[in-house]
Amino acid sequence: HGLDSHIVIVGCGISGIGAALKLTKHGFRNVRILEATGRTGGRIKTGKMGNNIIEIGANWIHGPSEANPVFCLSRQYGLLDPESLTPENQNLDIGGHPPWVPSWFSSSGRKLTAEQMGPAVELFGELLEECSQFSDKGSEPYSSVGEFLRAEVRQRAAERWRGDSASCHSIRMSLLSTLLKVECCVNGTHTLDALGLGAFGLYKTLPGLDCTFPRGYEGLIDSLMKELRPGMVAYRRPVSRVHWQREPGKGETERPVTVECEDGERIPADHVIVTVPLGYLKKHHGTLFSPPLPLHKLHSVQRMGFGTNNKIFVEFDNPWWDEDCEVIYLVWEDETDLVDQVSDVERLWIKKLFGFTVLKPTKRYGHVLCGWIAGHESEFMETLSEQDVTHAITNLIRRFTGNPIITPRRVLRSQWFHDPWTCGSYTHTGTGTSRQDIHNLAEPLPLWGEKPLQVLFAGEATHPSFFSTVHGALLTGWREADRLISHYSAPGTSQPTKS
Ligand code: 6YU
Repeated sequence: HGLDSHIVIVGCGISGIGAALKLTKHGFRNVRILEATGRTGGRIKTGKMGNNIIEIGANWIHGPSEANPVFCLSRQYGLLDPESLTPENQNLDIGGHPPWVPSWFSSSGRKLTAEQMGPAVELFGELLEECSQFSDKGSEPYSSVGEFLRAEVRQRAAERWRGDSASCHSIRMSLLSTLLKVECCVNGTHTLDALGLGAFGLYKTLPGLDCTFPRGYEGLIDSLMKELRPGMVAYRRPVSRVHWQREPGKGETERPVTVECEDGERIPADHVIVTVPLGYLKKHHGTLFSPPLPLHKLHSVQRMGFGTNNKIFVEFDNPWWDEDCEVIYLVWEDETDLVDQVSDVERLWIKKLFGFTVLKPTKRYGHVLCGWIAGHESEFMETLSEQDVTHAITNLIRRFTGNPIITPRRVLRSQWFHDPWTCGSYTHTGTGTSRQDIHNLAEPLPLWGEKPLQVLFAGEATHPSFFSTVHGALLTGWREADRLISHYSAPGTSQPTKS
């Protein structure tokens, strides 16, 4: 009977958990999750810095409204602030860019004004929106978002700001370099030159003002895990190889798949749902699958992008920013040339950090900023000691505030690129990618034949419009569970063999 089929899920992030829950609720009796690390949640990871709750991985619910399953579940579990639940919040359509109250500091220690910066912010917002219009039409004027933005900024800035002083023009251009770096973080790419323009509009936003979890994102994972049968997850059990298309008689059982673990254990299965991050897949596809992935799938794995975005948390005894400030932008006055990468990573990596978001202060908590840094500069930062990072951040803040004695109480950073089970942060569209590539990533193996759906693929990278997000990941776990459910409910489908 279909409900007796053996299903192995590789990875216990939100997509793996989502798939397991849906399958077991439907009545599948033999579902197991194999997780490489000792914890659940994957890229949802809540930590502590002193008394402060910090998110090492996912930060917000992007677009918290009725169509967002992460929002609906979190509401159901009582994990959100009343403010996030209001209809006003749910109805706000911010197009992926929350209207945070900004402050701008320059590399000569000046605070910049909204009058100076406003026109640059406005121009950038307008152009970003235009980037989405080419989606998949094959008519984009440039291959990358970076090329498009640079060309259009130069042209429109020259036209619009003709009457303004040269110094005003150049400080706005410097801010635009900072905004390019912001987008590198948002998209998890080294440079916007690697971000495909044609496919950029595939990413869809939902209405709702992005919100956080007052007690941490991992609360959502904990709530979901409580609904799973205890013992379903095997921890510290990295999967090293998925043998599929096994022929009866050759293997240990008649099941078409054998999942081989690093410790040598071999687990027979009818279906395997692979939820490993795209970064891991890019690095290990050659050894992870036997026979190897079909070429069209492999090419899509290679074409899609997977980059690094890290956070550097910095705690202070006293805030040096305005009380209502929500985001701090650092503007390098020498960067008037629309640059989003540094010329010498080892010496200048810190220039890639675009600035900080401000964590909501509470009575119990200190004053904490979250710095954001993407790309190769971010990957290099991971290799430095905590002391070196603290030193670089302290000097940076002293320079931009013009205060030579300001000293952070504590500094803590994430290291997603060197996490062996993630190999970066999240997925973005590469140059030359299209909707077909994500479709290929999600396609099960084999699709047809006597024993179809041996290897299925879930995880954020496989969602056609919500890649790079938690809700995208969850939906793909549900999608693959549904695929198996409908496979066994459709009349005339072949039943898996019993061992
Ligand atoms: C979101 C947010 N957010 C910040 C940072 C990061 C991410 N995301 P998992 O990796 O969770 O699980 C796989 C498991 O597999 C894992 O446990 C592994 O250990 C295991 N594994 C691997 N190999 C194995 C093996 N061989 N054997 C066994 N097990 C193995 N998303 O919604 N809001 O604020 C952020 C952010 C620093 C790193 C994020 C955010 C992304 C999510 O965290 C991520 O998608 C999901 O958690 C992935 O779940 P999963 O199950 O797929 O994998 C306009 C426009 C532009 C387009 N993009 C803009 C969107 C903005 C994206 N936002 C991100 C921003 C932040 C700040």
